[in-house]
Amino acid sequence: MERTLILVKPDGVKRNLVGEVLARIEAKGYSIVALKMLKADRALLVRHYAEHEGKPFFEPLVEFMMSGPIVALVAEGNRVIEGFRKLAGTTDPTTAEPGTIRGDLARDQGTKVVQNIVHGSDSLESSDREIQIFFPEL
Ligand code: DAT
Ligand code: MG
Repeated sequence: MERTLILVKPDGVKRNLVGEVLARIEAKGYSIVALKMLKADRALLVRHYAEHEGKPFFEPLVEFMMSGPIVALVAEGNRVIEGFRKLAGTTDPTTAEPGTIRGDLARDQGTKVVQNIVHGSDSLESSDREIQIFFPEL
């Protein structure tokens, strides 16, 4: 069965939206098979966001992701990678479709890095890699 790595980012945790995000994942019909709250350190985030190293928003992204606790989870289901990306909506919360997590719950705060509540793996290769980073025990 396909699996994806989902993060509720510090903005989502601070705004008490953990339950809301989990509810949307479960209501869609995906199963949560692993879940934890943690404070990510720089080394873990540099690994997780390796594809963005060198981009202007990389340092603000790492700082933002270290700014408070996050919730990491693995969700499972047929085509869950694509399905959760649809639930999350596009990266920019201003233009993310209403009905999506980012479209309904986030907006542009004018910060150097876009704060958009959730992360979801974007491919099978990414989900394998990212699950390994956050859940090496799996
Ligand atoms: P996504 O999270 O939709 O997969 P991404 O992997 O391209 O998007 O980028 C990771 C995060 O970095 C994203 O959720 C928000 C932030 N980000 C991406 N592009 C950005 C940009 N051009 N300016 C500011 N922040 C950005
Ligand atoms: Mg991404």
